[in-house]
Amino acid sequence: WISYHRLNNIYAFLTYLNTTYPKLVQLINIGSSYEKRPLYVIRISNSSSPGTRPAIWIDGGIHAREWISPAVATYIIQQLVEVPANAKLLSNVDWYIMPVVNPDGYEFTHTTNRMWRKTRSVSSTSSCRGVDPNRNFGFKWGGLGASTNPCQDTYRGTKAFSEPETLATSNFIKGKSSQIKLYLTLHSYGQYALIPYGYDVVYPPDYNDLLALANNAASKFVKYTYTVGNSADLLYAASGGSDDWAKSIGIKYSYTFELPDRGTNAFTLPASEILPVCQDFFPALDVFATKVATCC
Ligand code: 0X9
Ligand code: ZN
Repeated sequence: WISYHRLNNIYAFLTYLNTTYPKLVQLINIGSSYEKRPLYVIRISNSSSPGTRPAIWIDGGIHAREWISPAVATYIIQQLVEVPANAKLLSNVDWYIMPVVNPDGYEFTHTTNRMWRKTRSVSSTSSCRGVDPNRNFGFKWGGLGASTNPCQDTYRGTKAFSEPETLATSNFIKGKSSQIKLYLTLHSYGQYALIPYGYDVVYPPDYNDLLALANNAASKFVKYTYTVGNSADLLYAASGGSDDWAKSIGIKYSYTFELPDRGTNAFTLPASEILPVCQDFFPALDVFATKVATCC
């Protein structure tokens, strides 16, 4: 966590963990990206029958250029698997972590265009490529804040789940939706804990439960302060987001965390900040794990 890693490096790390800790870790290939890269979820569980306990889902790398997001997701994986002092986080909860939802975009930001955001799929009507994965999920798809123009960074795609990445991710989550109690998606930047809904300024009936837990989690942050509140209130209305979709299928606690910074370096956060951001973030997971162990 002293530099940003290429996809093959991240995938080699996941494979290493799977081989080294077979009792704790299961690497699950949930499908392929548009350019045929594998999509990996890692399950971390010390249960004798994994899949029967409450679970937390964490994903990163939905947006290609937000490099701090896969970095934090892989740090969380490393801490949960390899640090004995964190074993209490595994005692009542299973973890599903997908560090790079959009591997094609992530690679493209390393090889060609550092500011790429979207997937890399080809359009049948335009020479512009890519769909915004966070406008492509199937709840309120095609509403506010989502472009119909394939050349825009917020292009929604031709239909909900048009992208193999969002389709595979959502299908996997749906299959585990009775187990998963908390959906956490890591983005950057801004230092926000965002609560649904984001498609418009609409609060779910249990908004206050989500707010209380987010405030409790955010109280663990020392070095970076995060602003907690409704997504459309704090940022803007944007439909087709993964957080809204997760909430809509019955996952009670659903959050988007916008990691540091607040705009000084924006998407190009210096590598020297990776470890401080990861270390500041990790303690919040204890708050989440404690809650979901008994919540719902
Ligand atoms: O616009 C987004 O997709 C997210 N911000 S980012 O700068 N990382 O692109 C915010 C998404 C918030 N959630 C919803 N609008 N549903
Ligand atoms: Zn993002």
